[in-house]
Amino acid sequence: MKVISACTLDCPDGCSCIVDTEKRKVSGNPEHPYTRGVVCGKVSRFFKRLDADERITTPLLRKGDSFDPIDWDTALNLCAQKIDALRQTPERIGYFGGYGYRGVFAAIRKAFFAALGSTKLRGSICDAAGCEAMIRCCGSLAANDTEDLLNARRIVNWGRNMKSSFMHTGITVNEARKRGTQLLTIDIADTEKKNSDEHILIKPGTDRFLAAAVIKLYLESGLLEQAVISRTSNWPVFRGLVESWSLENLCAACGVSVQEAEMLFDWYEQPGPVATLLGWGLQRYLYGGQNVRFIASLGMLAGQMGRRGGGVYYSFSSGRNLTSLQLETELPAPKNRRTMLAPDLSRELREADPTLEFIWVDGLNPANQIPDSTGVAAGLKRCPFTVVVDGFMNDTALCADLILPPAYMFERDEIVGASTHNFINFSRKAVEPPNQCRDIYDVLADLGERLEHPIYLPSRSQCITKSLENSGVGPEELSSQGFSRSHWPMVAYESMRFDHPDKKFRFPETLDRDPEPTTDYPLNLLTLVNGKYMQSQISEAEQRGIPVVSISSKSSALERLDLSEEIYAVSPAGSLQVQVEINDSLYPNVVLFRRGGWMKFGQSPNPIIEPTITDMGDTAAFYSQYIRLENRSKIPQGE
Ligand SMILES: Nc1nc2c(c(=O)[nH]1)N[C@H]1C(S)=C(S)[C@@H](COP(=O)(O)OP(=O)(O)OC[C@H]3O[C@@H](n4cnc5c(=O)[nH]c(N)nc54)[C@H](O)[C@@H]3O)O[C@H]1N2
Ligand SMILES: Nc1nc2c(c(=O)[nH]1)N[C@H]1C(S)=C(S)[C@@H](COP(=O)(O)OP(=O)(O)OC[C@H]3O[C@@H](n4cnc5c(=O)[nH]c(N)nc54)[C@H](O)[C@@H]3O)O[C@H]1N2
Ligand SMILES: [Mo]
Repeated sequence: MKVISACTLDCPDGCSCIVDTEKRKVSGNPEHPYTRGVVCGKVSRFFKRLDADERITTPLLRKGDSFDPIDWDTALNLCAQKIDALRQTPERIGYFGGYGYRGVFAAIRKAFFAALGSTKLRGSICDAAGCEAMIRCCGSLAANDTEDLLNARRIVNWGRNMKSSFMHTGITVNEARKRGTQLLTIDIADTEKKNSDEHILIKPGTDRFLAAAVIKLYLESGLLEQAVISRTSNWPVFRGLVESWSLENLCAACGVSVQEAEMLFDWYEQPGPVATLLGWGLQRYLYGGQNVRFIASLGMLAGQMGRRGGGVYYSFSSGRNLTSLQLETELPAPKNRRTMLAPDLSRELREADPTLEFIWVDGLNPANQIPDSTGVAAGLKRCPFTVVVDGFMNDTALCADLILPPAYMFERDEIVGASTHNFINFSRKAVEPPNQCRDIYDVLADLGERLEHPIYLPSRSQCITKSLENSGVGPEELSSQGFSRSHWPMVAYESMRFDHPDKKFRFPETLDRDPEPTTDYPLNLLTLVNGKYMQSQISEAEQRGIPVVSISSKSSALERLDLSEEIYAVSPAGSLQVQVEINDSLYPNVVLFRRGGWMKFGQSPNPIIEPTITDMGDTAAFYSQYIRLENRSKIPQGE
């Protein structure tokens, strides 16, 4: 049987899928205007994950260093008992939910723990620095519909990875190029040079200086339009800020030549609409928010915002079409819930007062994906009762007292939005979950009713109706077609009317330099996405051996490194054995490490990544980590 379903993974593309239940294969839905019959490898291979031998399919309770299978009744009674005991002190309950799965029913976890008044996470380990930057500029998070790229004369791509993470932007861009649109890529590697009309190699984390350099060229050219300036609210101050820098210093700060900056100016200045694409990589730096704000400001000053074929594309919230739910409980939900800073969870857990007595981790692998992951793991283990809802014995599950096995995507119904297109997709259940794996809706409905003061979930159909109420999408159409377009306009901020109270665009207030790297840690560790896997959702068998990092043959690290000896990546936080391969496409100071591997296999970079927070959005500045590579025959004690 073939079932129309959809991907619920945390990915900007939000694909509509065809699930072949006999062959247990997934393909892209050709009827979906954005998916266009194509899905990425991580989704087409998803049944390998669903059918994996190592999948946990029954609740497991810790017994010393191992786990015993138990039934759901026992498992949920235990949880209810622990929650009941903490109901008057809900700040001692921790809810660490993530975006391992998204959608209307996935959001019930959040509503459930809000009704309890538990401690929750704040900030982000993903894209919030960039979101906050766009909101500060525009008053909201919006962009043109990706289809509008077909109307662009030129596209400037600031580090958006169109091979693995924004694959369908890539499909639309390729189609536009066939019709004559030109593409310029700005990246920290020149891998995409062959697929672009022009390419600029940039020093990691410094795009704001290149954007400022082009703005400086606009100022010098006298070509700025008064009609555009009048749509902005703090131009004189911003102008002064850009004027206080010389063009040469701005270019030097991003490792780009003045000629390249002039070429980029020409790309923005020539007639015809220019679309600006942003990746999410360039906001994972200490000044990630500023990077995004300066690029948006350039798009604005070039007169490209609110324009067909133009626009600045960062993202929009995948939930913007879906109203969030609130759950009922007999006890009033406490206000002012305690929060813990997600990217610094290790410290938060260490310093928590009062300490957490019960933690529920769901759709998140914090002991793997958060900086200082070793410290996060220790914190989860310290808690008297940690529940992990996951189907694999990953670094977080290893810290659990109780593991609850969920039904994964294609095994349960879900409704999802996306952050690059305006369709809402219906992720229909296509196959039965194995053994005792259970839908999270059923788990929470069941748990809620077991509490002394119960929490009641709305019925499934109430959840659907409520969540779609402002989308312009009806449940019937969604169910029969598998997707439906919501009512957002093709062009965001039409006529340059923004969502601040004065309807004007706001420029950034400061332009900061990054701290200089020290001689002890001269190399920039970039833990980019792995094209083959979704974050840490990697099979165990594929995580053997020593992880591979890449550096350019121009890297200063090579002068002191013997590649035939053992090599360690060393940061102030610790060290990790790696293998080094040469990749001459990279900016010379970069060490490239594909993220997602597990600590238990020595494959995760996060034990050596320090919790550094971005300038906006309280996001993990993963890419501002500096390290060195060194030969060692063995790790000295104490590291
Ligand atoms: N296959 C696969 N797809 C995924 C994921 C996955 O794990 N695997 N994860 C999903 C999730 S949760 C997210 S948030 C997204 C992440 O998707 P992305 O944000 O696209 O991923 P990154 O690898 O962080 O960064 C994208 C690109 O930015 C470039 N880059 C890095 N630093 C800079 C810089 O300073 N300037 C410029 N101009 N470019 C820079 C890098 O070359 C990199 O290829 O992908 C989603 N899709
Ligand atoms: N070093 C470094 N680390 C990073 C980043 C980086 O750039 N560098 N980037 C980060 C980014 S962009 C992100 S978004 C985070 C992602 O961090 P996480 O959200 O932890 O990412 P995942 O590994 O995708 O998945 C979390 C868990 O969700 C589970 N899961 C999947 N589907 C379901 C489901 O249907 N139900 C339940 N209950 N669980 C499910 C999976 O089994 C998996 O264990 O990591 C961040 N970590
Ligand atoms: Mo992410």
